[in-house]
Formats: sequence, C-alpha cells, structure tokens
Amino acid sequence: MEKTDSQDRICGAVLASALGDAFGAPYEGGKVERLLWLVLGRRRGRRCWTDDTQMSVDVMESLLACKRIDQKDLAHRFAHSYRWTRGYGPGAGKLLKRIRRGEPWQIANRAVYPNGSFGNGGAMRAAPIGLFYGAGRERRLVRAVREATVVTHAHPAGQDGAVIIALTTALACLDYSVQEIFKRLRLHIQTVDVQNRLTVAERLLHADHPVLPKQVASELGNGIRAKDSCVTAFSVGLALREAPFSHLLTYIRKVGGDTDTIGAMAGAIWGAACGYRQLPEEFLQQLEQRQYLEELAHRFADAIVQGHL
Ligand code: AR6
Ligand code: MG
Repeated sequence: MEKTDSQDRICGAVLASALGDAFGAPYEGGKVERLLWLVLGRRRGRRCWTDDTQMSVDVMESLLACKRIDQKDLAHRFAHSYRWTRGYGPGAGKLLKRIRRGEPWQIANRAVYPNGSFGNGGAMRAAPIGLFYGAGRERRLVRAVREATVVTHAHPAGQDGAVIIALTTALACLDYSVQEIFKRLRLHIQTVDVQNRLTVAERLLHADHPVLPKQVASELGNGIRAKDSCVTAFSVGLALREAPFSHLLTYIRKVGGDTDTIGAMAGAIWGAACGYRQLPEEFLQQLEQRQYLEELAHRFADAIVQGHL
C-alpha cells in the first residue's frame, strides 16, 4: 500500500532517530567510551543503536499495546529491555535494575537522585509520544510526555527536555514555522534553565549567518543533562531540516559531546519534517535490525493514521 504523507513522516522520524543514534554513538564521550563502542558498536557488520533507540522502541510497543501512556507497562518494558551494552546512563541503569527486582517505579525514580534525574534519557525516547498524540492534541500530548518521562526522570528539567522533543516532532510533521514552534514551546516549559536555552536558540536560528557547530555546543551545550542537549538537538534538527540527512550527521559529530542522543533527538525532528523517503539507502543498509525497526515504524504509523488507537 502506498504510504500517505503522514505515514511517511512518522516512519521518517522513527528511522532518522535510530540512524542519528547509531551513527552518533561512535563519537560519544571520551577515549574510553569510544574504545568500548569499537568493541560493542557492530553486530554482523551493522551499526548498533543504543539505549535511545531501545527505549523509543519500548515506548512504541507500549503505545501500540495499551493505546495510551500506561506508566506501569512502560516501567516494565524499560526494565526488561535493559542491557548495559546499550550504553544506558549510570543512574538510569541502577533505577531500571531496581524496577526489575520489583520496586515500584514511583520509588525507584527517586532512589538514585532524590530530586529525580535531569538527564536527557526521557527526551531521547519522547518523539514517538509526539507522533502518537499529534500537534492537534497539544495539551494531551504534553501531559502524556510528562507521564511517560516521570517513570525514570522525576526532575522537571528532564521532563521539559522531553516536551521540547515530542512537541517539536509533532509540529515538524505539519511544517509549522520556527517562529510558531517557539511560541508553542514557551507555553509548556517550566524550568528557567530550559527557557533560557530556548531564548539563545531563537537568536541562533534567526542569525543572518551560518552558525558553526562549535558555537552551538558552547552556547546551547552538548552534555548528558537535558538542559545541555535537548535545545541543542531541537535547534540543529530545525536548522538543517532542508539539508540532506548526511549533513545533519556530520554537523552533530562536530557539535560533539553526547552525539548519539543529540543525533537521536535531532534525527526525529529532521525525519518528521522530511519523511522516510528522504533517508539515504546507504545509511539504512548499515542499521542494526533495520527490518524490525521499519516494520515497527510502519505498524506505528498505520495505527496512528488509521485512528485505530
Ligand atoms: N543530580 C546530579 N546529577 C544528575 C541528576 C541529579 N538529579 N540527574 C542526572 N544527573 P541518568 P539518562 C547526571 O543516569 O538521563 C546515555 O549515554 C548524572 O551524571 O538518569 O537516561 C544515553 O545515550 C547522570 O549519570 O541517565 C544518554 O546520552 C547523568 O546526568 C544518556 O545516557 C544522566 O542521567 C541518558 O541518560
Ligand atoms: Mg545512547
């Protein structure tokens, strides 16, 4: 069956996010992380994805099964998919093992950090929630994102990062302008740090000269905290949505830092704007479990577009 424009954009967001993750992963972190990924990062000649894609898969499978955000189901899936070899955040790994041992997520999510995690691990898996609810149900979308994120990221900054990625992905599917996207985001962001990052991003996105990756890294951040990477990915994904996908990957590599997660989040936004058909076959061919991811993305897109959920 021929894919509609919406289905193509949903599949594009899912696959571009996985590619951003898998192609960003070899450049993440310092020497030790990179050496480790040289060993872990290839399977049967394909590029492996990391926790970003694994948790996005969990979110999609959960939404398909439950037809809404079910926090208990999500916690169960996250905990049982956990493998250290996927490169989970240190706090996230401990938290997921606690849930696997039977601790309720409402306790585990404050067991490692009493104020909750403000890492970008909630945002890296948020795009499918934006695709699922769509920009037409904005308030419901934002509520669902916070419900899904709090399972592992109780800190409001971790949740703000997730709202930025999910809502922007949904708005990019409908070709909203940059100006309108900023307007919509500002209605929902609760933390001052993330609001301030948005103000900087707005200036950079309206600059009358090309902004270099180094400047993006120094002004918006490239770290593992939500406030240091979500607005960065948002900004790069939007700025390059008319450029070829290979440019996006190169740019993210130059931004540096948490390249797999910035790649996953920016990839989702780029894919929602450009669609699956714009993704280069030579990249898709290198992706671990490509067939499974494509089949899942199609199932997810069909269910959303046909309104079976
Ligand atoms: N207090 C102090 N440090 C914190 C806090 C806090 N409340 N919250 C987070 N951190 P984590 P994630 C710091 O472990 O968000 C993978 O590489 C702390 O240094 O909850 O799921 C993915 O690919 C902590 O280790 O995991 C992503 O890049 C770090 O933030 C990333 O990790 C991450 O928080 C996702 O990590
Ligand atoms: Mg990762």
